[in-house]
Amino acid sequence: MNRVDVYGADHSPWVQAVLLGLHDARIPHTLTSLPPVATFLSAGVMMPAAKVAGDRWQLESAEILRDIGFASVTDEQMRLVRGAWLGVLHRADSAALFWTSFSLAGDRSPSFAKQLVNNFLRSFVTLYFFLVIRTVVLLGRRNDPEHFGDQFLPFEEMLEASGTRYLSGEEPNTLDFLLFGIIQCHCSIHVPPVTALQSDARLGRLRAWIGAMQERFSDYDHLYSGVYFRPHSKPPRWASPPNRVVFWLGTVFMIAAFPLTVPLVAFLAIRNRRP
Ligand SMILES: N[C@@H](CCC(=O)N[C@@H](CS)C(=O)NCC(=O)O)C(=O)O
Repeated sequence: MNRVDVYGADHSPWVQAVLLGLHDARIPHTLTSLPPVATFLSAGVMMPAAKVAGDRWQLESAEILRDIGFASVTDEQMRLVRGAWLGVLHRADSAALFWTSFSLAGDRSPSFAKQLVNNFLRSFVTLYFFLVIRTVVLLGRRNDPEHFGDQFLPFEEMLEASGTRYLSGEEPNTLDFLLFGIIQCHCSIHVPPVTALQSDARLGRLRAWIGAMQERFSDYDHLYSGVYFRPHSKPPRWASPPNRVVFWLGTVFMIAAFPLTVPLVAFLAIRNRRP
């Protein structure tokens, strides 16, 4: 298969799912932290976007995975995966941790000059997600469950029924990539579901599955869960110091330019939420 171009940040579960699929299938790909103009105009900073074949950018992770050769998922499976994302709104509880984590997850363009430019500009994407999450929380829309472990129980049952190492059978497939993507997101900035996954006595099979996925993806450079689950591994490589400096300069710029940047964030966020 030809090279696949991907836009997104590896904190996003849906970007992670696409990157996991590409890595597993050994498909060459690029990853950029700025949205392509075409998708920015229609969908703002929505990620992932991927160009699999031809010139069309696609925005749905499950469809991108299908187009690169993996199985389709049912609506019910997708609903369960989305249901396992509860707790994501705790990511921005600490502004310092949120921004520092994003400063480390730098642009991966091959050219250093491009990295610098992208790291400056991607501070807008960070501002977008920070403001959207904080607004949703301020509006009282964060409905934490009593036990964060509950959202993973359907997958524990699937593993029990399948009797194999993976949710999809003998080999991982779209469902594994999507759920593992959710877990990478939870681990990229520690949120309460990580503690539930580590300690809930009902989730033994799921912990074994995380171990199996981590073994399979031991050479994958976007693995955040290895810090919290066995077999342990280091977090993904950090952006270099000059890249972090330009990211923080970009952040100062985006905040200083708030009469422009905040209305733009509001416009893009509202437009993406219109029915
Ligand atoms: N349908 C998309 C959902 C992707 C998605 O929700 N991405 C989030 C980041 S994790 C996003 O970019 N949100 C921007 C927005 O809501 O405006 C998929 O599964 O690929």
